[in-house]
Amino acid sequence: MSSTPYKALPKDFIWGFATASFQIEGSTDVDGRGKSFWDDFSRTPGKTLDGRNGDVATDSYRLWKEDVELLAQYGVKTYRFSLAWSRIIPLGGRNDPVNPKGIEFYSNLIDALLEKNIIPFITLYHWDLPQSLHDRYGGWLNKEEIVKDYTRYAQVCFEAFGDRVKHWRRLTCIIFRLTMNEPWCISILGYGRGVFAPGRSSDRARSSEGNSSTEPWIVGQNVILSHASAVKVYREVFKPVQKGQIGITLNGDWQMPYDDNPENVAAAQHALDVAIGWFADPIYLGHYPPYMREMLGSRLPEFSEEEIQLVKGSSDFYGMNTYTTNLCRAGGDDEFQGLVDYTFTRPDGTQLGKQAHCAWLQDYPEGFRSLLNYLWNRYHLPIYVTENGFAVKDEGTMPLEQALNDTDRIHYFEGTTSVLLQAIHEDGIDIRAYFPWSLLDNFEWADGYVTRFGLTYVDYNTQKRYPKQSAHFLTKVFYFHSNSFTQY
Ligand code: PNW
Repeated sequence: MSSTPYKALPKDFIWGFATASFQIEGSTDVDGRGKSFWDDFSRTPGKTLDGRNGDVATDSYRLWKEDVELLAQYGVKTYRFSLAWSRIIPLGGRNDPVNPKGIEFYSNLIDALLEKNIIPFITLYHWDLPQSLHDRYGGWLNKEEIVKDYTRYAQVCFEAFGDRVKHWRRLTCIIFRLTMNEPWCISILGYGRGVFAPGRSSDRARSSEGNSSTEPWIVGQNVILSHASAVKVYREVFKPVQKGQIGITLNGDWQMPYDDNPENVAAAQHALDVAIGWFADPIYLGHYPPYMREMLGSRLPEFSEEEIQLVKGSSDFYGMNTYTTNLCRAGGDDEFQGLVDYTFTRPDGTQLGKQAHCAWLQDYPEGFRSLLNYLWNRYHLPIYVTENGFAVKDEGTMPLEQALNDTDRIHYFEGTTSVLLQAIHEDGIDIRAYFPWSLLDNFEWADGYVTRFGLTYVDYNTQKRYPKQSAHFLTKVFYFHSNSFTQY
């Protein structure tokens, strides 16, 4: 149990676990689903660490009722999941037909959650673009087409799922919506480093197509515009009746100067500008960070006056996905990190925190608190922590008993939940939600299934789910701190 003394969480605070469609659903070719660009990408030899793909994942398209039971057993107030665009509109485009089976699947899921008093917290796009949009016109690279197609997709979802609250008067809940998950990852990992679908990159050993010096910045802008256009439609057409909240969620880790050398202090801000400010500054402040323009010159697209009007203020809250902290040193030639070198090794040779299974993650809760303060002071909006989690080193090769006793993950969440309470009660930050990643071990993108982020262990031979100790830990923490008078 956390050492933080008991203090109730704010009345409307919600917590729950998060997942994403392609990472859990499987059943990629049933009930009329069209291909997403992760289907073939993940099937291509060399694209995932273990050579495995998303065809089955955690089989949640078939086992979703079990997942809902599990959520209820954990006592969550909310569940963050994403919709697969290509289940809803198999070919993706604005003139393409809607698939009733796709609507039905998510509709049933939403109803089942509401039945258990669990608030659906929906992400419209968590990286699984319909393959056909990529093939037809280059997907995210094509502003004229993608903004319109994404907006129509969003509109179909608002129509199909947004009114549910009306039928559930018993609950005073609102179905929250996120337009996009982590535009930095969409742009940089998909079109810069080429490690995520569609795998475009200047590195010809990796990809025969792509330009890492221009495409990520174009894609980033098109993602921002698509998000903002969908929000405009929501606010004008749906919000007056549905009353929902809508916003975007950004990834971003705390960037801490390596030492007090002024160059390294400046480098940490540059790293924040590229990791977070690239998206957050236009959306919340109405312009790109000056450092982005300085670094990229004309390679960073301009917004027209009309576009920036659309973009500025287009998120009702700050959606925050965060995992770790980097120590920043000026230098290096990696534009995707703002020409900053990252390390976890302090000047005295010690490590910042416990190493996770993936190279980019160490456990450092103090950084989480600094980042919450930075975002609150810079953007002044309520914060929804929509992802936060840890993959225990070598968990995938441990015997089950050992994997379930996930002390490193518990340690991570002891730190982050204590910080969450301190940030709310001592720093006065308006934090409204917390979603540990993830409900289940699942398809961890380019890592395949070797890296496990789940609070629930999945045996991929049987698809049996086993709660890990960390799930019990989190359930207890939130039960202990929750305001018992809260009604949902
Ligand atoms: C997020 N990085 O991705 C995603 O939203 C999830 O789908 C994913 O499973 C989870 O974090 C764990 O990885 C990230 O390299 C992928 O810094 C890579 C990075 C950060 C977030």
